[in-house]
Amino acid sequence: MPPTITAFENSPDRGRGQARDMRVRWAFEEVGQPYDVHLVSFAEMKAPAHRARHPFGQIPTYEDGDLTLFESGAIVLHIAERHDGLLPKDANARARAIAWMFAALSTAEPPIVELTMAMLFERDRNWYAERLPMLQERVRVRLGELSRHIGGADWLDGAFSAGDLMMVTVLRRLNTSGLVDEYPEIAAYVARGEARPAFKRAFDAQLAVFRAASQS
Ligand code: GTB
Repeated sequence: MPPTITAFENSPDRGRGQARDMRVRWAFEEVGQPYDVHLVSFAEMKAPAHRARHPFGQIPTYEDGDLTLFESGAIVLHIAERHDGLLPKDANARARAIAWMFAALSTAEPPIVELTMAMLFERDRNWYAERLPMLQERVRVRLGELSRHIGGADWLDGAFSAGDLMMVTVLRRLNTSGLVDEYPEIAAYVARGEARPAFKRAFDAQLAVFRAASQS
């Protein structure tokens, strides 16, 4: 039996691959591991059966035999550690790739989520116009730093790794912000990630879920 992950039955991102099951799907595709998907509604996510998988009632989760995991970072790391293709064999390079996963999740993602949540849910608040430039600036600081680090390289640290997978999915969250276009190195980096065949297979799989839901 392949591992089973959970994903939105009807994703609010309308198939743009912004929900966090995308990074888990991409990891499976990179390592060539088949997986099953259990789609959940918003109501199911908050019900006891799902909270037994995920204490915060969210997606994605991962189940394989007697192991149940939540948190996309932990799931991608678990997949990367058990299959070739996402972590270097050299111990130091492997540790650095894992550091980039953490950097994506704990240094890059928070200001990006803060900005995109404000753009989605706070537009009609009277303080939005005042708050927006501050949120954008916090993201620009990170993009500038990342851009200087990447420079002319293809990936964050040598060969493509789980660190790049995580960082690209985090940066894609900025798709509608226009900010990535201000940093050509970052735009090219994200495009390189999206051009990977494994990314495309993962993207198409989650898009198929949205298309099926919108036809039913
Ligand atoms: N830290 C956890 C992880 O990395 O796994 C965060 C998990 C999480 O935020 N899951 C979200 C969720 O289940 C889905 S991905 N939300 C439902 C809830 O909390 O009740 C976040 C997300 C949702 C929608 C969009 N979108 O529409 O663009 C983008 C990202």
